[in-house]
Amino acid sequence: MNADLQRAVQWYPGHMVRAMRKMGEYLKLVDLVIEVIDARAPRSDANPMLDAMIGSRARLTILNRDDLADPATTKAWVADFVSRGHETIAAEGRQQQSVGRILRAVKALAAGRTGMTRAIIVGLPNSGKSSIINGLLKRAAAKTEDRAGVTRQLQWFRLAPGIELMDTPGILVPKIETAESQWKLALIGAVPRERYDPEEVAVNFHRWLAAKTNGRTTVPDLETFAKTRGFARRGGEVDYHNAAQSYIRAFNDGTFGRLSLEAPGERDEP
Ligand SMILES: Nc1nc2c(ncn2[C@@H]2O[C@H](COP(=O)(O)OP(=O)(O)OP(=O)(O)O)[C@@H](O)[C@H]2O)c(=O)[nH]1
Ligand SMILES: [Mg+2]
Repeated sequence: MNADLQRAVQWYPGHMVRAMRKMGEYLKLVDLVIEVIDARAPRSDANPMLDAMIGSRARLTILNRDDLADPATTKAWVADFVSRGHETIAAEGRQQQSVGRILRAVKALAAGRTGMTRAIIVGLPNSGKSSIINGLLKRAAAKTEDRAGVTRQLQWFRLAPGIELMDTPGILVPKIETAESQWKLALIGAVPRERYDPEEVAVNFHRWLAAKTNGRTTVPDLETFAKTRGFARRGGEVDYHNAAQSYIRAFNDGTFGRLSLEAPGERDEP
């Protein structure tokens, strides 16, 4: 097992790591890789192993959850990815309009190729892969005929003449190198819930935000949130564990506004 996969085992259950290994086989069957990344943390949410695995295949990067990320930061990220040679689209995976833009980009990439183009969607847990697959299928698809042999358990869907999409997404696991990417990935939902302490995540997030904004953020800290949202128990004790879970949900449903956790060109604290 390589070192990256070994590290991943610490954070992700075995089935996810196995799925990641399987992706190497899937990639052999495709010509185009559509990578889904959470726009709020593109550095932590990207997978460094992917570059090597993709090789010379065509690639399209989707910065998903555009609706929850800071618009100016997402714009900077798109420019950053493009400057590194990645065709990139900011999208909201649940929105048909975004899916339409993704489909147009896939068609444009396929048009530059000869023969059938087969695509796979890959990304970290919870990055929005299924939403985008479902959206693409609703727009375009007809199931293609079963092909025996190599693709036994795989289904392909026809997105357009000459373009097929694998129905199964490829699961990536991140390289979690810093404490900062740990809490960021947990906060955006990319780490299984049983693998982190929600209080620690909420506290670290707010500490980071307060430092970044010189204390001028309007986002409440966990303590204030817990008290104002009724997590105080009788006798004055506060239920921080449940409050923290609710805090993380609030972050992800946009209650705290559009917030990006990473911008291009920065570095994490170790
Ligand atoms: N706000 C917002 N939520 C989204 C967006 N895309 C997907 N979601 C939501 O995020 C959650 C995860 O999306 P999925 O499409 O299931 O993600 P996935 O990558 O298939 O997740 P796994 O299969 O668990 O790896 C769902 O609740 C979606 O409705 C988006 O652009 N914005
Ligand atoms: Mg899924």
